[in-house]
Amino acid sequence: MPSNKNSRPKIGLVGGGNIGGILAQLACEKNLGDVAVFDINAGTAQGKALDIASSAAVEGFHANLEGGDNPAILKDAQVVIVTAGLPRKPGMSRDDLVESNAKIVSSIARHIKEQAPDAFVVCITNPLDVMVGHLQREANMPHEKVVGMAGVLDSARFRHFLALLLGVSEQDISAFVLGGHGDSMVPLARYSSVAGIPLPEIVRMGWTTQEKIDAVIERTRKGGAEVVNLMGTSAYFAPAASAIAMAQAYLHDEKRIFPCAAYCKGVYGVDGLYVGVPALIGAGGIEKIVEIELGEQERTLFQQSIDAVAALNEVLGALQQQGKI
Ligand code: TXD
Repeated sequence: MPSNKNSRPKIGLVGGGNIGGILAQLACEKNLGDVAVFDINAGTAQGKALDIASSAAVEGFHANLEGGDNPAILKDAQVVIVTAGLPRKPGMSRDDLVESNAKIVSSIARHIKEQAPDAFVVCITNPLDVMVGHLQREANMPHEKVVGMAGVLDSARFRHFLALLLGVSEQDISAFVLGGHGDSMVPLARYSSVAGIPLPEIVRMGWTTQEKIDAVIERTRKGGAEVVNLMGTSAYFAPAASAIAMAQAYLHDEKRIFPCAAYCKGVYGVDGLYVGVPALIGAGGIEKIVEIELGEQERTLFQQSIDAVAALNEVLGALQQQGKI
């Protein structure tokens, strides 16, 4: 009987729900490696692993997939992507998930530390900016190997809405989003461009108006809630695609610059907090944080976003003090 041992990397997925299932499928179809889906609902994990594995004959990928509720299947994973937690329902804010999801993240952080201590960990669970910091502290893994996925998704939404407005491909739009994953996020028009043409120049040359750009920025801020209100739960296709891009940058040492929830200390005036900033991802994990010059209004908005993340961290701290987490 041939061994399942091979030289492929292993991607561990903690949570095999809406996003987790798409993560597993994308990881396979991009031939990133073998996939292990860990979920407290063993049937969900095993069923999705089997279903995706059955598509190999059609899709032509090569990957071993396994699923289950034993965290040991995460053993020696090079990448771990965490979606374990409750998603939002209509009317809920991301912040409403703090207590429930912090408890879940506490429980899985120890599994990750034990089974895959050298992994690059991408946290998706909301409220993202707080959960990624909680995960890093509970797992006690290096800051550069624990990152949050939100900015890639928010920037992708920004690029899509700009593409609709301007009638151009998302591929020719570069967009920047800073700050927390929430209403306080800071889409930066000044650092965004269309085929290299900065957005302010796009307005000056009359291609569109500032009012329409501002409307796109507002729609980007509310992009998550728009999906929740349409389908009754959080988005999952674009979040999964975004996290896989980050995982691929690590596995293939691509030196990609993504907006990520990265640990900031001594940059952007932040002293020890996870917040959305441009970061370079390669084989070392978060290899560099790119500190851009911010104008006065941009700095004010970014600081408001940092303050919102810090305030939510204080809510988490209070819950821990009360022994609730
Ligand atoms: O950009 C972003 N970061 C956000 C994140 C974008 C969209 C969704 N965002 C958040 O991701 C969302 O608010 C949730 O907190 C997570 C996961 O969303 P998803 O839609 O995938 O949630 P599901 O479908 O409920 O899947 C969660 C799975 C589910 O199968 C549970 O059984 C499992 O997590 N789960 C666990 N697995 C392992 N261990 C524990 N303790 C556990 N608890 C739940």
